[in-house]
Amino acid sequence: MIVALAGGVGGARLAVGLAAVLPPERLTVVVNTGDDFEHVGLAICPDLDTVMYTLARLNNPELGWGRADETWSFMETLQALGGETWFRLGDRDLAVHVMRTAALARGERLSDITRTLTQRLGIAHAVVPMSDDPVRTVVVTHEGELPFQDYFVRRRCEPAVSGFRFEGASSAGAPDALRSIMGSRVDAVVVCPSNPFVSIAPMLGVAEIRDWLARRTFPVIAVSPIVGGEAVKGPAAKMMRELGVDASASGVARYYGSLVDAWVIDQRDAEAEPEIAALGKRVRVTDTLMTATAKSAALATAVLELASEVRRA
Ligand code: FO1
Repeated sequence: MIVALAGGVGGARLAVGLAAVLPPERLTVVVNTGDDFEHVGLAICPDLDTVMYTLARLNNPELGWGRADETWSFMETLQALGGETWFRLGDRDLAVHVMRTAALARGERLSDITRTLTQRLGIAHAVVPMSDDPVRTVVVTHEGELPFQDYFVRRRCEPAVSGFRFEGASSAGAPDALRSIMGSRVDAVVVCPSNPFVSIAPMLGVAEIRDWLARRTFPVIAVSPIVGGEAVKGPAAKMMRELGVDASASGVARYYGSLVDAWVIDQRDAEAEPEIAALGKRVRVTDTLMTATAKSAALATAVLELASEVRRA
């Protein structure tokens, strides 16, 4: 079993690559829920939806979130009625939020609703939220604390960050679907090229996941989210600079420390290989830009080969 830890766009793309090379029974994608929030009366789970839509080939490539072929009649009408429109909900996307909100209101678990939605969207591989309990990322900035979507969307990631809190994490448990995997044989965990602070760290905020990785008997392979000193998408490099973490492939490797056993870095960062190797990590240098499914599959293959090398070592 390969378990992938995935956040937004980078996580979704590598999940597609892993799903292309692994049968459903050998891959579970665990997704960040720290971005989730209640908005206009709806339970919104952005990273679950980004992973789900991307695996179903329904994602909107221009926006990097929401669905393709979208229409915006709901938003136009909401605007006309003076409703909140800073967070845009497309008409097709809305159906998922309405179904999820109704199911949660009936007391269903987020992991069960996610399984139903992925099945209805024709996704064969398992997509599991990091917890069925609410965890909310709060961004600590020099202007004070901001709920994640206020920071990310309303403020467009502009305030300088000084830290993050994951509200609810200390009492959040892993979903049963993940607990059963954590209790059985795992071949490797893949840390996808997602934002270390707001996509991966919230998952490590769930004690069962953190402890499972700390006591692991399998390799953890990470793909660097920083290529050439920048994030492929999103505020990761800006956050690193604001937090004093070197915004480079080696800076990320140092930041993750003992959580990761081996790194896949981009060919643009080949000069970082010796530095990361000096940390005691195996390193694979390849093209990590997932601009097409075939490239995501090739990267997934490189990750799995590196995992086998580490297991044999
Ligand atoms: N990101 C934006 O920058 N603007 C939006 O209006 C927006 C709406 C939105 C609706 C549904 C959804 O699933 C995601 C949405 N996102 C939007 C992205 C969202 O902020 C995610 O949390 C980020 O992609 C980070 O993962």
